[in-house]
Amino acid sequence: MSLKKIEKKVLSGKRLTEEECLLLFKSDDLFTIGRLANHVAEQKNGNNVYFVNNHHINPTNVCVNRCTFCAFSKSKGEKGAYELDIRKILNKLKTQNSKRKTQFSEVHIVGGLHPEWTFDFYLELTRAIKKALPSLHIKAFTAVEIDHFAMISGLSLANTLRSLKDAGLESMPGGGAEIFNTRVRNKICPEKISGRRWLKVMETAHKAGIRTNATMLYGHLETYRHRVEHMMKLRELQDKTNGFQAFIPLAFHPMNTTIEGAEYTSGIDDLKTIAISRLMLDNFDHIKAYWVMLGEKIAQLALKFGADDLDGTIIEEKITRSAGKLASDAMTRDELITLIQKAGKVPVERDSFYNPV
Ligand code: V47
Ligand code: SF4
Repeated sequence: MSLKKIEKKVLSGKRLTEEECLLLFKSDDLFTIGRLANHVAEQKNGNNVYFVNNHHINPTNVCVNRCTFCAFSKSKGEKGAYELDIRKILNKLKTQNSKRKTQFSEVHIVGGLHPEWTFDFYLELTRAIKKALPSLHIKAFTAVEIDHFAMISGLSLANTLRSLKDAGLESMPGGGAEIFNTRVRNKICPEKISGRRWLKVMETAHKAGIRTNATMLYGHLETYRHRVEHMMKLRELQDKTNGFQAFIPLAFHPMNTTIEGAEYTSGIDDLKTIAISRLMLDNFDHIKAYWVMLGEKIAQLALKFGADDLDGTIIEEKITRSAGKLASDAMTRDELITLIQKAGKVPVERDSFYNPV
């Protein structure tokens, strides 16, 4: 098997195998991999690169899971633990909206698994946002949170999701996937739901008509083979449901985490992972270069290596920041546009379903 054979397959639109994906990870020919990924990205999305005018809210950092890679979470009562109530969250959203030249179109809400909060709190929060800002798209709660809500409410996954949808939830982010491999998962997030359960929650969401994203946390204890297995499982589920919108490789940040010997990922690894995901996940429409984790410059380069989405304006990102974020806190619409144009691509402001706005 050679890169030449893989090139032929990619150019003729054939699906890559697990072994071919592994060979790509082991290859040093980053430029060939990037060129092929860019070719696929252009076939799917032309020269367009999408971004969204959005705002992140993390209602609490109190979390019962305490994953070893997570520098954001705290235990209840620990110094630095915080809890936002509905009024504070609404105030944040309204203040941000009034400060901006153009109003943001999406709120992205994820947080810790609080040991005392009830499912009703999350339903009320969702309803309150929808009532106060009806045109705002609510993209909220990872599969891990959804599983937690089902547990504390005693509802089935389907009914938990249906209740949230009725309250105003419109789509879900892709967090909590980490790495599906059980051995690695038990080391980096022993208390978290299994990879199999994460996939089950997403399958149920897709069946309920809720579109979601998918992520993969890389650069910690996993091997290339684990990354390949992870992508294969996502590709299989996408074949079944077609409910995923974007895949987002998340570059591990090591500061304040308890993963021993952990380092920042290299720019080479970041670009390779973006490009290979574009080549492997032939049934995903979008690959997101999440600039908050990649840094602005690697995210810009990623646009030549298969990525077609940068995410958005963000504001107040806390998860990466706690773990030693190198990127800046927020990017304005104008900065995102310039970054994309300087990569020779066409900036397209999108809504949460990738319709141009
Ligand atoms: O699930 C936690 C990751 C995720 C660290 O769907 C870390 O559009 C790196 O999923 N280093 C939450 N990563 C963020 C997330 C996300 C972000 C942007 C867009 C979307 C989307 C989803 O952050 C967690 C975990 O995988 N994370 N700690 C860390 N030290
Ligand atoms: Fe909790 Fe999520 Fe952090 Fe894990 S990654 S400790 S589940 S907030």
